[in-house]
Amino acid sequence: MTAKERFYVTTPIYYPSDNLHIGHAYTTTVADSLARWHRFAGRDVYFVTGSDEHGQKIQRAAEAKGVTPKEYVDVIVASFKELWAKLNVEYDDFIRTTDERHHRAVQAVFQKIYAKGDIYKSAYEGWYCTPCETFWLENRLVEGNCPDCGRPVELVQEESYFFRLSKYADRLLQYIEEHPEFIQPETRRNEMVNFIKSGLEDLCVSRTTFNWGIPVPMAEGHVIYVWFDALTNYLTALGYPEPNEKLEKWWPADLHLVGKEIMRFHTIVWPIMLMALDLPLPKTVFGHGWLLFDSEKMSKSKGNVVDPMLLIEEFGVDPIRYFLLREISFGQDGNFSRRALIERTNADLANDLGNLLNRTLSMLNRYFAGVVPQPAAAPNAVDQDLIDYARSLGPKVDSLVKELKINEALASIWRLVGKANKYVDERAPWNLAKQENKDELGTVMYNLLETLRIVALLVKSFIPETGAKIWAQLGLEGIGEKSLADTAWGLLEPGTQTRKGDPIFPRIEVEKEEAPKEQPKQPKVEKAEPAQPEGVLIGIEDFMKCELVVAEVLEAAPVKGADRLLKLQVDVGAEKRQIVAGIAQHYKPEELVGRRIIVVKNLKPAKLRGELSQGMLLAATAPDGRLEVVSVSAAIPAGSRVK
Ligand code: ME8
Repeated sequence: MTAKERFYVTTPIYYPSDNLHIGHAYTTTVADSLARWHRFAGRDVYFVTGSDEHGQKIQRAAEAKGVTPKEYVDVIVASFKELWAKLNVEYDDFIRTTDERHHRAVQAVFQKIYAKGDIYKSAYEGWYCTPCETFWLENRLVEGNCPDCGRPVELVQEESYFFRLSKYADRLLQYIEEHPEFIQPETRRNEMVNFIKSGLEDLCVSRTTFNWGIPVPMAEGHVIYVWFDALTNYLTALGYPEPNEKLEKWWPADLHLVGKEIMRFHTIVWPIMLMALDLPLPKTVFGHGWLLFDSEKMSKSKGNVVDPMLLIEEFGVDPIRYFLLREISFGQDGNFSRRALIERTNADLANDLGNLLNRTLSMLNRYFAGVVPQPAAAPNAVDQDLIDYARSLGPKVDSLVKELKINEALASIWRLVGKANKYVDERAPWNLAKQENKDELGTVMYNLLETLRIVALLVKSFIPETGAKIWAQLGLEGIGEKSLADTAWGLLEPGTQTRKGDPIFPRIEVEKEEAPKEQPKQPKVEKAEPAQPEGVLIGIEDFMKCELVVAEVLEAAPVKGADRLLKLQVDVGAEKRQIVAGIAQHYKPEELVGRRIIVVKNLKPAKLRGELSQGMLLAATAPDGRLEVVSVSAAIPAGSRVK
């Protein structure tokens, strides 16, 4: 038997200087969903998160409250754990950097690198950003402030220990070149390569002007730099430094999931620490984008944070998880707003999924007293289309998750939900019932129920409560033991008694007081209109030559060197296409993702600035030159014909 594939995934260990916000919940929801999915797909999974409790920032926050740092962090760390429980996050270990086991690991790492000669003592004089816990050379400062967060820095003059980053720069560059999967996405890799090429200075790895940290083993009065301490948590979780089975089994980590602002620590400092320890490097460090609020990064210091706990209380946990995973193109920045959250919940969860379950079980109650019928009639072409897509979906979602295309994975599941809703309309069970065509009616109802069973399995890693609720209403038990293999078609047993319940997602009324989305004033742009013979009448057959369909925007990105163009990846109904459109001055890419727009599907493909465009989207021009893309609500599935 071949050994089970394994997957060790980590989140950053967050600072308990304050409560967590929705940005932190984002990273952890993604990590939890990945962990759950890989387990579901039969892999051995280890998922670690934690809290980064040392350093000047925490010491100061505690002093300001008049408590000891430990008293201070204990309260906040308890709230971290409470949030993860509310968010249905199931981690295998939680590393607190104040744990005794972590002290041992960090001191062992320091000692080992020191013994190798890669840590040495010298004097430090430079700048320090306490909120970021980062040292800066004068020439990297921006107008005298921290180049990362823009806040003031402090002058630090101390006797310190230094880590020879510079010695490993070439080796690291070579490693990055030979392992393109190491730093993802690609844009972040390029940034990191440029950073290394611009010259690595040795890193100061100890401090003497405060004491809230792990002592340097060979020098009294020095505490180990908080990032050197924090990064080691990924080894602490495996029982380092003692050689043991856990370390053997799980190192190197498969995925360190982090926000893009801490990529430098994870793809430069951490790999060099591992090189100095003669340990292999993690397989992938993925730096995801930021959750923005009014186009600014959400952060405590800007006072624009959203409390995930309050959102969960108001909307329930799955709408929040779903929104985070689906709305934001993984790797890119994405906007958070209440309105977008409500719209997403109403469209995808209430209208598409909730309604499919509700109407299917209502019909089943009416026609078969709630009992799953035999699919007695052979499938026709419409049935077969649904069955084929449903059958292919499990492996497809698995490859998308493996490629970390999480929002696409969810989009592909919702394509099945859309297809099933369309299938109800096309196969009109009510007509089959009128005709007393029980065999065919049985087949249609079975296909819908079996689709819902597969959907419950496919969504449960992302929105666990929803998967379980659908499962229970289908009258099934033991969803927890099911695996990817159970998404094969035809496993639903005829004769099963279903248990229709309340709608799983009641529609949320949009608050009246909420202002409509602000439309930024757009500069006027000239647009080359194709020649339009005025007043010429066309027949319906001419109009029908133009195949207009609803397309869901899966991804949107600028086109290099063309400031007017955006390239969109769209779903035109079981088919993905790229469309290049001159709308970059009117829409930010993230505003388009998830929208259902109208495209001319049978337009001859063309190349614009080297990018293939397979269709054209419809947009209207306002009197001031502003363009508005034509779109429909999420009730209309991708691929629907517009006429
Ligand atoms: O950096 N959008 O901790 P931290 C998306 N202790 N993700 C966000 C976000 C936002 N607006 N804001 C925060 C630290 N995050 C260190 C880590 S690891 C060895 C040490 C998420 O509390 C994102 O994952 O400042 C980001 O990298 C992390 O929280 C920063 O958390």
